[in-house]
Amino acid sequence: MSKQLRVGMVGYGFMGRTHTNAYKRLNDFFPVEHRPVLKAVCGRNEEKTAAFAKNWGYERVETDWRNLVRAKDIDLIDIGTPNDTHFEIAIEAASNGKMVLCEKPLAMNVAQAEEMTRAVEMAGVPNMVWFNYRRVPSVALAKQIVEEGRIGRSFHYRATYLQDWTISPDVPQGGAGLWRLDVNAAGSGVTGDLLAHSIDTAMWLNGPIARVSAMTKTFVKERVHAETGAVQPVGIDDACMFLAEFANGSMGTFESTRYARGRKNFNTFEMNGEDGSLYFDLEEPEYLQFFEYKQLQSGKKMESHLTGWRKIHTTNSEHPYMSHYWVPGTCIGYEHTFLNALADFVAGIETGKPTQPDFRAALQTQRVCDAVISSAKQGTWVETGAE
Ligand code: SOE
Repeated sequence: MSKQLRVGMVGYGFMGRTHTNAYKRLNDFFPVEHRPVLKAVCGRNEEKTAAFAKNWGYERVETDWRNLVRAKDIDLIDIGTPNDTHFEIAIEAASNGKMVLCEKPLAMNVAQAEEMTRAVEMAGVPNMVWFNYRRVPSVALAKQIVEEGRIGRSFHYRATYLQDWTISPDVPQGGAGLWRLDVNAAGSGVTGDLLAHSIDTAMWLNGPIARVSAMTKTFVKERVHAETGAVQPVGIDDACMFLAEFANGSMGTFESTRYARGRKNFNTFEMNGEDGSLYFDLEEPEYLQFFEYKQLQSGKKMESHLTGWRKIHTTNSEHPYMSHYWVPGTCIGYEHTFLNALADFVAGIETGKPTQPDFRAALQTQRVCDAVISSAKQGTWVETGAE
């Protein structure tokens, strides 16, 4: 018998759509017991929220999230709103005994993230942060390869996350979609929005980042605020680069910008170890590249004339998540990363084995993000405190 998972979605923007799509398709692809029911969606603009509810199939509309988190007919609160709202909603949702799923980054800063983590843990409610790129089959395969010990001692980790949509000084800050440019709503620029993804993946694959040395730039210093019409200083980082030292002694470089003309969502990483290397590029998400420095003859590690990078097409049923989809050689897309995340979360509820990344894991990413911003301000190395 299936159990209902009654969803209260806060927010109807980009992430409202990706998450809702996951709830709708979960049982079509994954054999979990719980069955999401789209109970209510919440947004301040009643007309737009109602249009979203009608389009995606929510039973009702709320305009105050406080009513939603208290509602008796809701099991799970999903926070898909701008970063400055995550804190209050998550704390109230947890204290009302709801499961909490939250968009990344978890919070505006470490202090908030710590309190949010405490709140879900004290309430004992299942929780997860939507770092969806962990759920790309190629990235999940990278994790498997690392865990199988095929990379060996890690030396280097290199990540880039490049976009180009804010180059024009005419792009306003604030309001729907553009809140990412408003420091009061976003907390930071590319550090929280893009590098948080890179940091989450990096620490998942290569362990905690111990210290960082960062540089940020704000190329366009003033923008019109979309809601007030006033020209206001830009407080976010448009670009950020940082050096990292991982707790395992390896070195990392991270680069992110919204000013890389031609790059739309260029999210890559490379990891180099004693026994192998991995390379991933989100613009070719169905491939993982792997170089294996093989143990070939009489226990000796050496290369042969056939050694080289393998480009693995991660669409076989033995690759992560793929047995739930189509036949080998056919691809899945961006939206399935959210579906895979939800399937893991629900499986976690059913097995009692909490799914990662939970709030505590996202708190570690927040620690690195805050350390990056502090380091850029101070011009010094900063310890992250990430575990
Ligand atoms: C920003 O443009 C953005 O939408 C991020 O907020 C998402 O997290 C990222 O995955 C795609 O880009």
